Amino acid sequence: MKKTSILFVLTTCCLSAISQPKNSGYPINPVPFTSVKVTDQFWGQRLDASREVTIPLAFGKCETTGRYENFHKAAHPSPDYKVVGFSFDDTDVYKTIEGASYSMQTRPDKKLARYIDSVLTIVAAAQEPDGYLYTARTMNPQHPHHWAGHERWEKVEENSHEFYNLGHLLEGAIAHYQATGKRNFLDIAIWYADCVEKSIGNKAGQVERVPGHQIAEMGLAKLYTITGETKYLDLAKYFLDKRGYTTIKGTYTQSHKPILEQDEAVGHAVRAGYMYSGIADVAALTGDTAYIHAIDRIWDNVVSKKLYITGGIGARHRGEAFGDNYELPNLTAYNETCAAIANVYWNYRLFLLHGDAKYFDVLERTLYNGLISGVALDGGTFFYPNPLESDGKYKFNSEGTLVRQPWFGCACCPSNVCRFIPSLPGYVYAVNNSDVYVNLFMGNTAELTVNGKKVSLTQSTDYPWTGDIHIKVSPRSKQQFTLKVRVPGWVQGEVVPSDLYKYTDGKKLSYTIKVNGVQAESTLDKGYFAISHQWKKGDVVEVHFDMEPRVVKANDKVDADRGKVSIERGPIVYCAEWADNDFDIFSVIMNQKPEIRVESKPDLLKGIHQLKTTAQLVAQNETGRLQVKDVTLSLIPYYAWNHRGSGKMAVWLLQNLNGLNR
Ligand code: FUB
Ligand code: ZN
Repeated sequence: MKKTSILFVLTTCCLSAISQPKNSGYPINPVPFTSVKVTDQFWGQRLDASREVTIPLAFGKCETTGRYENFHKAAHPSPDYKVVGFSFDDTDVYKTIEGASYSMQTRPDKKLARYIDSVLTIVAAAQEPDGYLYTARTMNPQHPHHWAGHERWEKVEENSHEFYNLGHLLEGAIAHYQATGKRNFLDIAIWYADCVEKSIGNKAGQVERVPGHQIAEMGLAKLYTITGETKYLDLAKYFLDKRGYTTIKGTYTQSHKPILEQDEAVGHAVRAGYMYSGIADVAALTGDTAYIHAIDRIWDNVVSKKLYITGGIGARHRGEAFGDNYELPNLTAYNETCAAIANVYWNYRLFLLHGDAKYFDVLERTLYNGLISGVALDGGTFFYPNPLESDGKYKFNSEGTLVRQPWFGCACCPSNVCRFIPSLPGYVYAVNNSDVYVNLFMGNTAELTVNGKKVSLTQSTDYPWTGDIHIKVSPRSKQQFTLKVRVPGWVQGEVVPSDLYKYTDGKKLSYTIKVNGVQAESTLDKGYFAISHQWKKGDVVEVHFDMEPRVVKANDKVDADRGKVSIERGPIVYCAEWADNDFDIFSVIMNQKPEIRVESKPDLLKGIHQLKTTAQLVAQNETGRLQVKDVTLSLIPYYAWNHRGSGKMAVWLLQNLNGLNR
């Protein structure tokens, strides 16, 4: 709106000062993305692709698909505008700026920073005089988006996404503020947050509403930590407390009952994952243990009954939703890329609450498999669903998502990838007083603050291809603290922290950890090998995890996987794909005790370790009689499938004929 820009200038002067930032409230402190520089080969390739391809692509799509145009139109509303697209298209702009902000932290880019400023000018101009920011209504208030309703917030518990837009706006703006120190995006977000905060609640003149699609809870909690303003935390808590008590009711939106009574993951998986993450944030900041118990119960349900071996969640295409317990189909698995991202957010927060490595085991499994499968190695195309099997034909929707695509009409996944990948440095370490957690293994240099003193860490490793990790520890001056190295579940013989999957090959892997060449001893505490030491500059920790191909079987209650096995090595889940096997991979029967070789292939799929094993191929001859012959089956990391055209792929491979009856 035209008047808005003048008002914007005036109003920003009165906006919240950032004088009293709070910590995250979690007992364990995150080490922010701003403190860790990734120097890793595996992740370096992904980060380069994100910076060089994904982010420019997403900005380009925001331009060519009319996302910016929407903000322009909202700045100059007209009854002639037809509101098209999705009611949450604005969020793609916010999410792309968020990703670019993380990325610029590692690689400053003045041109990109100027471009973002110009986009923010357009965004600011679309904001209404009271801060309301929702182009799907503002551009034509008489005929807003058909999901929006005639009044503000009228359909926010259905599909207007007015609060979802707020959530992504806050997430993006806070990342931008943290990365650049500039307030131009943050002020826009605060202004819209204030507008929502004034409008929603049980006071006179307010309306009682909760988000139809969660994420504002996370954004508001984060805004509280940045500004110290309690009203944002109160609003986040209100959204959670009220859920199940307003007009919206149903499993799809996790509003079928009050949150404190929930114990099973149901409904739309992205909404659910964001809600559980928001609950963790609010619980951490308010000390509400009842909320923590609720998400602990739901986590147990997911990890023991609803988690794919790839870490994906949300089995059903219909409703983009969790299935029933043990409903984990492979060919039709939905596993939205956004849901994998939400699963990472949630598990990260549970780690920060409980300090248990099992959450990072789930996080790592999701990260290396069901999440990065959602973006091509070159960063230029995306999957929306991430099935565990493909017949080369099955399509999820009219857009034919079987082949990664450069964008979607509903572009939530590409823009989510855009913001997630560059944020990865923030997941590597965490600190709690004198405990330093090493959670992910990747080459990086980091500057941490431990008990008020600076400590540098340098990791070098070929993980996920080898289990050797070299960590240089350099405090400014001698300092006593405990380095807690996560010993992944896969080294300890645990596929996931439940009986949903188990290793069946009888192998026992081990690990060693040395400090300055001397083997260290420790019993594991919540999955961490704790090294208490008087550290001095240049101390070296050498971690070795045995890494071997492993054979995994699913719980018999999972119909889809009965009689089948899947193969993994370290954190990587493998699959068989047509391109590496000149026979029908669906007609292969794995040996009862497969011997699996590891071959390094630096030129294949940006450098992978391929697995090879002998298996039996069952075929019919001309007269229809079964014939069996030995073949060499090649396996590649699941994340790398579908880079050489569309065809058959399977994560779960037949080992026993009872699998044919599924
Ligand atoms: O509703 C916004 C996003 O669109 C959801 O998170 C995705 O699942 C897709 O439905
Ligand atoms: Zn998505």
